[in-house]
Amino acid sequence: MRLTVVTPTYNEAENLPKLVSALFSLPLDLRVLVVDDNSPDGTGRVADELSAVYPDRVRVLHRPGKLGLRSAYLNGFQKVLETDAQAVVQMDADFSHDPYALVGMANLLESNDVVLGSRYIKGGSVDEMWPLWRKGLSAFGNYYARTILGLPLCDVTTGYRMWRRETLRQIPFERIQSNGYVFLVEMAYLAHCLEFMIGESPIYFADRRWGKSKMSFKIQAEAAFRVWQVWWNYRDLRKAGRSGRL
Ligand SMILES: Nc1nc2c(ncn2[C@@H]2O[C@H](COP(=O)(O)OP(=O)(O)OP(=O)(O)O)[C@@H](O)[C@H]2O)c(=O)[nH]1
Ligand SMILES: [Mg+2]
Repeated sequence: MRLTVVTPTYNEAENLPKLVSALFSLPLDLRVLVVDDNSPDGTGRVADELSAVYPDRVRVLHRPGKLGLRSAYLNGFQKVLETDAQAVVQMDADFSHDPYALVGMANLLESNDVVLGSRYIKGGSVDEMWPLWRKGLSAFGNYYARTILGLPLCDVTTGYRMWRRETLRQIPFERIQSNGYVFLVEMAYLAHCLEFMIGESPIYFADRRWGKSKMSFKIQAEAAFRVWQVWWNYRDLRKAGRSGRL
């Protein structure tokens, strides 16, 4: 299967070259699309250099400024759908997502429409160095979103995912409104409403290797409210089921 990894970057100059070489050492047919938002640390330049080294395998989408994860992914997905990629990966560039997990995810995608890299199924875990508050927030955030939306999934906020091309193509991107964590919840919910087969493959979520974490209570509190908006916005698709696919 031909995979393209879409990785949004904002100040990941240290991580990106290491990530790309780790990805290219996997036994997978894989390309990378970097979506950089004019990172002040020069990640965009680093990405261009990688693209010069691997002209067929690394592409860069430069955007003028920090426009957020939602549009970074949606712009990236659109670009990939113009190519012949058969599956599309969503992945952070900061090594929180172990590249090797893609092998298991690709296997599971054989029998699913989308695969979530899950921290909360058997075999999955989060960084043992995380403080208790952060572990608690992540677990609670998941429980909260899952319960309100009735999602039969263990990890609905994971940012590590693999989509079949056909699945992504049938999702109405233009309706997606939320950013950050809720963007991830919203996409999982869309896949669920549209009755796609969603698999979960265990991952270990490490803390970012370089750079500073931005996670906070404020981010989560806002997310908690927005989950209700997602529930309200897709009442039509909940009813429509698979006939709501594009
Ligand atoms: N292009 C783009 N990438 C972004 C933006 N915000 C975050 N990213 C990237 O998206 C990925 C996930 O963001 P992170 O900052 O790691 O978010 P997180 O893992 O929730 O929080 P950390 O604890 O800070 O790692 C990383 O590769 C970031 O560089 C953005 O506005 N635009
Ligand atoms: Mg991170």
